[in-house]
Amino acid sequence: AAGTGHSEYTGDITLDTTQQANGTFALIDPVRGHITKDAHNVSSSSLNSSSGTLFTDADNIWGDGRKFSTDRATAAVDAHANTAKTYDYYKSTFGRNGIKNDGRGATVFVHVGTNWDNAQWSDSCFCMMTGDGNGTVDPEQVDLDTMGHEMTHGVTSATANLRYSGESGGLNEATSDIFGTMVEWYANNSIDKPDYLFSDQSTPPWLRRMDKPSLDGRSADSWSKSVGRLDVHNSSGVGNHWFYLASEGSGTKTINGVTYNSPTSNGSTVTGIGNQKAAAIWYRALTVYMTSTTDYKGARTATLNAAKDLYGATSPEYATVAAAWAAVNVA
Ligand code: ASN
Ligand code: ZN
Ligand code: CA
Repeated sequence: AAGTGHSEYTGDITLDTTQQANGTFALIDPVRGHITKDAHNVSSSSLNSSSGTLFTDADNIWGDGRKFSTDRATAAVDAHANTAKTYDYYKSTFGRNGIKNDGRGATVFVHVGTNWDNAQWSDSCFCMMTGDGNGTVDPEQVDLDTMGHEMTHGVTSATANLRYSGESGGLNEATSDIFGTMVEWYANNSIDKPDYLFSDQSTPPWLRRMDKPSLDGRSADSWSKSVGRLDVHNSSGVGNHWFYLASEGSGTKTINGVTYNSPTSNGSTVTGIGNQKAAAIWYRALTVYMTSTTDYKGARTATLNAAKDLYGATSPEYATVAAAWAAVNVA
């Protein structure tokens, strides 16, 4: 059935729901197989796929469009819609049928924990868990790039399975930031506009950014021998910066009202190939060439191989992949 959702982050939207035998509607997506549940504030470490309760509603009109809403269905509107958008991005861009490419739908929990300012993917429960934010500045963690990031952890674990520590952990996190961002560009929403800022809606003004990751005070802009000792959400900076440079090029640029200024570690000028090509290269690298122990040097080789497969070894795309790696000190 086609429901109406009053979302927190993207205005009024259509929701794919299912009418049950008793006549009420449920947040069961009949197209993609996802279901959305209320965790009733159970903590992330205690949840499993059978926890919580499925959202149901009599008139198929959901939520009140407010952040920090007392209507528990409001966060569910964004979560249900953004899980669908992420599925649609992977399907229409790469022909991928769900997280494991086997058609299996995921469970999405909202209202996990108490003031839990986070979200996460769990392979064991095949679910996404989202918290309500910190109760003051950060609202519910159900915006599109956040949901795309978490679902992408499932895609990564079903493909390259990048080990979640050291440089491979940074690549795992960068992969989630890259595709979380690309889902936003795919959706092209006029309220939550596409950008290279991560979790900008649910962690204002942003949690991470790709043009110059070090602006968060923690992340790496370029590779160094010690980068693998950083937290994986900060060693990801090298991959995120590569992605920005490969997409948009170096220097200053204003896109959808946000000004970016992306440096290069070697003083070079990089010319971008657009984020769709950069993402296609990363996806092929992830699904064909990367393994659980791939490091940044290996990611360079994997993306060059992918660029050669997709565009040829003498293409401008191949040259930009190499130039962007050199610009983040990976040779
Ligand atoms: N939101 C975080 C992430 O996806 C949760 C975590 O640190 N595992 O990386
Ligand atoms: Zn992550
Ligand atoms: Ca964003």
